This record gives sequence, structure tokens and C-alpha cells, in this order.
Amino acid sequence: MKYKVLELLKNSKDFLSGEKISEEFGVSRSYIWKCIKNLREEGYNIESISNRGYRLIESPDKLTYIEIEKYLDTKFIGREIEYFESIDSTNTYGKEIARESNEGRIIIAEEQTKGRGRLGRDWQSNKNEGIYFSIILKPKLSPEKISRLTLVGASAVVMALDELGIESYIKWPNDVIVNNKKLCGILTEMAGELNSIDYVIMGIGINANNSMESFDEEVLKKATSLKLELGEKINRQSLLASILNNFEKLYLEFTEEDKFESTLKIARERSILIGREVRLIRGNEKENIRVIDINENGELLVEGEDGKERLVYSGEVSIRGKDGYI
Ligand code: BT5
Repeated sequence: MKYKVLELLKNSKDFLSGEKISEEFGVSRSYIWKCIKNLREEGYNIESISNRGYRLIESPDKLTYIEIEKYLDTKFIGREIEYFESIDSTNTYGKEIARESNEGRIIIAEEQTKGRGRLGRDWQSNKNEGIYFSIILKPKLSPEKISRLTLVGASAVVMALDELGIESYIKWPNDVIVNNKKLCGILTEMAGELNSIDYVIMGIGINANNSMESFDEEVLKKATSLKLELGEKINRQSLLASILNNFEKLYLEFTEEDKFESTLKIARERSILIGREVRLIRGNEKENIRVIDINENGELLVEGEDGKERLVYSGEVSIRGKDGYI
């Protein structure tokens, strides 16, 4: 109910009297007052003047559905949003609810207390600063195609950043880079059988309005945020919606039309690795490789230390620059 009241306030430039709102919904004026009180607690700045009523002055910088909806242009991605002020990890929670959820539902949190990266690493997720969310997907794909989905996600982030005028690059398989630093990480997790997929959870973390203080020393060396790069805060709501809009297009192309070309084009053109000599890390093994290309299956074509060409699959590998993050 409170969101219906909010919708009404959002659509009205002038004051709305408590009486008018209560008549609209057939509830008491004191109930409307309670809704207003709740909305204020959520951060909505609502002015009230006796004899005139209520007027919305400002909405909070929150990633709730009601704040994102106006930017959203999707059929099903992000049309159901489960929102948390704080959670351990949106991916962990996503796995708990995936089976009963519709495809495209997303879980968003303003803060993660146990944000996860790949291979047991962590993802620092400071409150109200970044964008931390997971998308529940149920693609009819064979499991070996799933690693390509991470590139679909990364390409959607790149396209959305283009719209903001920010040039970004993809560090195969799961990072988005700005100014040679890590801006975004993607964690794609899957449940299923050998030949079929039950669900995929794609978790995306973006440093949007994070300040230097939000990162610890290890992360500080390799990370950046949009605020640090631009010198000002960005609108997290429109950026999130734009990622979802771009994601849905690329995702449907890949899953419904079996076309990977659009994603592959972005992944190649914006690859920070192609043509570089980098270090490939798998467990304790390290090898210097030269990256040649990303093939049509989304795998990395490299030249190894033995001078021979081979493919690298995204599974359990990390890639680093020879003397730093990249
Ligand atoms: C990733 O792993 O980059 C995947 C990160 C996915 C995070 C999202 S947030 C929403 C969803 N819910 C989750 O719990 N996770 C997903 P990986 O490639 O393993 O990189 C992890 C490494 O990145 C860490 O070991 C740090 O060095 C670094 N790191 C941690 N937090 C960072 C941050 N905020 N910005 C940049 N780098 C960070």
C-alpha cells in the first residue's frame, strides 16, 4: 500500500491532501499517515503542510524496484526485484530461492557482509556505494555453454558504461576494467546435471560511488570506482537499469536465437588481454602466455611457453599482468 501512495505522490507535482489519498484507496487518513511515516523511514523526503497535504521532495538513492522501474526497458529481467538493505551474499541467497523463482528475478543488496568472488575469494561490498546484484536465469542451454554467459554479462556492463561515456574493457573471463583497474567482477554459478541446467545465478558487483576508504589495502592496488574515475557520484539506479536492458538483449540473442556474435564482438573489441603477454594462474601453477584471441565458444586462444597454441577454459584460472593486476 505504501508504494501505491508513493506512486501517487510521484505522479503529482503539487500537494495531495490526506483526504484525497485516503479516498483514492478507500482507507483511513491515519492509515495514510502511517504509510507516509514508513516512507520517510525509508528515506523519502515528504513535506507535509496542514490544510494542503503531502508532497514528495526527494527520493532516496536506493536500488528498489520503484526507483529503477522508470529506466527499465525489459520484458522479464529485473521485473521482480528482491531488495535487501544488507545480506550476506546475493548469490548465496539467489541459490536458496532459485528453484521457486521465475527467470529474470533479481536480488539486490545495498551491502553484502560476505560478498563472494570466484575460488573462495571475497568481494568488498560497502553499504550504499556500489551495485551488488544477482540475476536468476533458467536458460535452455547445455552446461558447456554456460561459461559464455559470463561474457554476456560483462558485455552488458561495457555497453551500459558506454552510455555513461566511460570506456571500459573486459578482462576475460569475468572482470570489467576501467583505467587499467578493476571496476566490476562477475560470479556465475550453476546447478544442474551433466546435460541440463536447473538454474544459473549471475552475480555482478560494480564499484559505483565507492570511495578509496571503502577498499582494504589489497583491493586498493587493483580497484577503481566510477566516482573515483569521474570525480563525481553517478546515478546508480539508471546504471543498473541500463545493464539489465543491455543484458536482456544479449541474453535473448544467445539463448533464444543461439547467436553469440554480438557478445563476441564486444568481448573481442574490448578485450584488454588480446595481444598481451600475461601470466596464467591455475592453483600453484603459473605460466607466461600470449593471448591471441577469444574464439566463438568464448574460450581464450593463447600461445603457451612451449610456443604452441591452445585453448584456455574459464573454469579455475586467473590472469594477471606480469608485474601487477594487469
Ligand atoms: C569476482 O571474483 O570478481 C566476482 C565478484 C562478484 C561479486 C558479485 S556482487 C553480487 C554477487 N554476490 C556475491 O556474493 N558475489 C557477486 P574474482 O575474479 O575471484 O575476484 C575477487 C578478487 O577481486 C578479490 O580477491 C579481490 O582481490 C578483488 N576485489 C574484492 N572486492 C573488490 C572490489 N569491490 N573491487 C575490485 N576488486 C575487488
